[in-house]
Amino acid sequence: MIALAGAMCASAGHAVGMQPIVGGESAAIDDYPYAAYLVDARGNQYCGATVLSSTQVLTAAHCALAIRESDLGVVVGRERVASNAGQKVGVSDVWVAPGYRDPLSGDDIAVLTLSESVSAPAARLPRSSDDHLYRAGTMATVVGWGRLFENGPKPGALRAADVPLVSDSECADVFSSFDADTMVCAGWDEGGIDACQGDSGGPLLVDGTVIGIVSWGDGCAEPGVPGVYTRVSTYSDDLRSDLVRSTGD
Ligand code: 4AZ
Repeated sequence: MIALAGAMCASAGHAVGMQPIVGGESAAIDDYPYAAYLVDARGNQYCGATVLSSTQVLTAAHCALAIRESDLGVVVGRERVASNAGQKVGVSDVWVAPGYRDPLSGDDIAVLTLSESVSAPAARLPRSSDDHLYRAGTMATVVGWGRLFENGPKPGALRAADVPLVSDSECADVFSSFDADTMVCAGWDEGGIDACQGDSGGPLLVDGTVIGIVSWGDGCAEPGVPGVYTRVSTYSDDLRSDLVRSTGD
């Protein structure tokens, strides 16, 4: 994840290579105890997630639908993927936003119900009225186990990076499919820090509230190209009723 960075070495006016630049930094699971990840049937980490309750995690729809439900695993409380810390549990139900088709069309949000309860604490969800958390320039933190730069290696441990929220109009100028109702963008004009492959589904946090879900982008950490996140507040009511329905709290 995070980290990324591909600084393009400009030569004759075009990019000739990617240099891994440190964009993010190693993070402790104790600092992000609700950070979780998804594994496939072989146990390979392929997306991020966020604990919402003892039996539910939030992720991207494209992560939830990438593999068969019976093959999905959710790992919580584990900073290094090579360790046995925390818990690995199966999935008994998948809720995907009804309008979801593909990440570029929005609604890239899903909730997985776990086959056993986990002890990790839950992250806070925004309320639908929490517009202030989305103000352009607000510093947000993205965490995950994804690649260190585009097509680069995975770090094998949790990382975190700070990225400022980008205004809807600026993001719409970069991406013609940007939809401010269902998406929010974050990134640095100069690039160098971003989410990347494998971070999808993981949280974008402001003050401990999960305001975004890593969804899509164009490469990783390139100058002038922010990352696109699912705008979680749009789904607050759906999520609250879903949580109430399955946990009774
Ligand atoms: C991905 O493939 C991905 N830079 C996630 C985030 C971004 C790009 C790609 C944003 O999961």
